[in-house]
Amino acid sequence: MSMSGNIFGMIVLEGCHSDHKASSNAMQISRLANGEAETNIHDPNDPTLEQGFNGRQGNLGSGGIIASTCHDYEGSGDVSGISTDGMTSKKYSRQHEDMTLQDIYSKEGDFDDEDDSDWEPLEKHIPVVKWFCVNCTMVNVDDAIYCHICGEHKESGILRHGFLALPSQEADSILNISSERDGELEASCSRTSAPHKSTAVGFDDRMLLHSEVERKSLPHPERPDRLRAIAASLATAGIFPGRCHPITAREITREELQMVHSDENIESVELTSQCVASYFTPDTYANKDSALAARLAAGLCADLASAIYSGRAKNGFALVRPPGHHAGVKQAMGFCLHNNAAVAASAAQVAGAKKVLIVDWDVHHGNGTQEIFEQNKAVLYISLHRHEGGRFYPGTGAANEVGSMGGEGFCVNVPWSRGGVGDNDYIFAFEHIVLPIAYEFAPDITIISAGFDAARGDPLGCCDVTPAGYAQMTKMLSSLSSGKLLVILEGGYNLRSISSSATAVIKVLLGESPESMLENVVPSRSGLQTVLDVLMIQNQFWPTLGSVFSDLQSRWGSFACQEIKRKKRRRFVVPQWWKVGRKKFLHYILSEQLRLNSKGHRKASLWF
Ligand code: Q9C
Ligand code: ZN
Repeated sequence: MSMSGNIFGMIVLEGCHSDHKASSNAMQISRLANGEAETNIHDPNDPTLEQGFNGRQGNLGSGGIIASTCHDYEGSGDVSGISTDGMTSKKYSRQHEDMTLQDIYSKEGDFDDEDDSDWEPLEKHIPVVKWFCVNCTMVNVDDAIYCHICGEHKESGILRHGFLALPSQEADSILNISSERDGELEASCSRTSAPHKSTAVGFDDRMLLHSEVERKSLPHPERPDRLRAIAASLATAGIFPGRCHPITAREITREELQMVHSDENIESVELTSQCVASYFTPDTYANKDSALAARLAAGLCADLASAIYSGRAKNGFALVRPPGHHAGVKQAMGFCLHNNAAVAASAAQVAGAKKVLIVDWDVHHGNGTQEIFEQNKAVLYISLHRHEGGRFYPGTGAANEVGSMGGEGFCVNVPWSRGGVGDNDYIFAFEHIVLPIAYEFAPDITIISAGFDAARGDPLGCCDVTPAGYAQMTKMLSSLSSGKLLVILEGGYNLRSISSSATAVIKVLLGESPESMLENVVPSRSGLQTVLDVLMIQNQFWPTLGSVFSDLQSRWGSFACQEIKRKKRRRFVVPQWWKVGRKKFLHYILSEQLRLNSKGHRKASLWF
């Protein structure tokens, strides 16, 4: 059977081998699960949202080159591009190949290679070669050598060397020397470090098989290259393989999944293995291998958690995808199929852990993890995320969501009110909320839901956390639960940012000390405001916060007011003509932009 059409909020099944009954079942499950999520989705910085998912096409995976027309990007969704992988075909070039000379003369109107858009504005086929940036997925015109969004070279070496790759390909030869040394490093390390003492890393090639089948106008940000780039960084640095102990992947069992998910989640994910392509939400895809990848991701997390809790590994990093923290009891959403962190927490409990702490620093709120443990006092969930009063995806995670039915206080949300949040605000929140609560809770194991989409350069998160910031946060959590720390990859979509951040985090797991960022942590005014809001709410559950709050009041109490005053005072008196003139100037600039865009040029620059 085949059901298709990209209807938002509905699972789309194509080329399914399952019977009709099973498929419509999945549709219903998906619709039910998504009704809630669809109402509060609004992510102004998400390019995929602005584009509309119907409009994305022409992915070549790793920064390939595609010939297509400018008008493809208007979101019509019709496939008219040549891609080297043969996924899409194009009428335009077939015409050329199949036509005789006579055909060409008699149909001369259809045959024009030149850019004549100036005199024939309705002409749809203007060949412009474009490439997708391997680092950030954004589209660029052919004459650009560096990505206009992130600066990555067109022929980036990032998948071979991770963030250590220099911007251009020619520079790779320099790095070949260091990758040749990997073998030696690996040999020496596997001799010296016994597994039980070491940092364990969970990875499996089969998680790369999960990818979006339908080619859209932009590659999906949650793509296999994310793991390739991080793996390449770790390999180039001699960390993995090398200094870490690899964990063999196994598929999570149905029984283990049932500890955190209902049959609706489990069965709807299972069903996707019978389909070429399915969608849980417009942004949450599956192919025939996705269910396997999700079971391996969850299985790796479970095994890492139990190995770390029982002391067989010192700590660990789960290099996994698809991510998990948006997957709730029933539904897959937000690029997530099964909730890896929740499965890991449950595995740690099976291994004997009485108290589990989950710290979630992905830029998005982990609505799934919160839902799964909402009523659970044994699992403390602390999330820091962009919230903006519920306008940032997924919209949940306000400070007053504290847990329910006896689980009050075991859910702690730190909801940033704006984008651009950086190291100082995160570390400030760690000092005044995360650590005081975590130490009072005294977990037996700590799990980090480590999305790197709050990183500087991330196209979805648009925040400003640096690798040093992530290293510092890891360090701050590493003295909890006798160092039993499991880091699980969640989101993060700029390959350079995620690989440098993940590398910085693993170095801390290996015992390297990042230079302390703790001196002079000055929060932003809005960051301070958020921290005070959270303290006001959480201090009824965590008595230790009372003193933190009064301490903050006395040290920073006047800070917020001061800032407002300074902003209101006009610092330079400007003449009246400038006030009027600059508006005219701005108008001129903008209309020039619009004029260019209406001709189909520089379209991409408006995508962010
Ligand atoms: N249709 C993770 O980082 N974007 N997931 C909103 C609304 C969804 C992010 C699109 C972002 C999901 C694991
Ligand atoms: Zn995220």
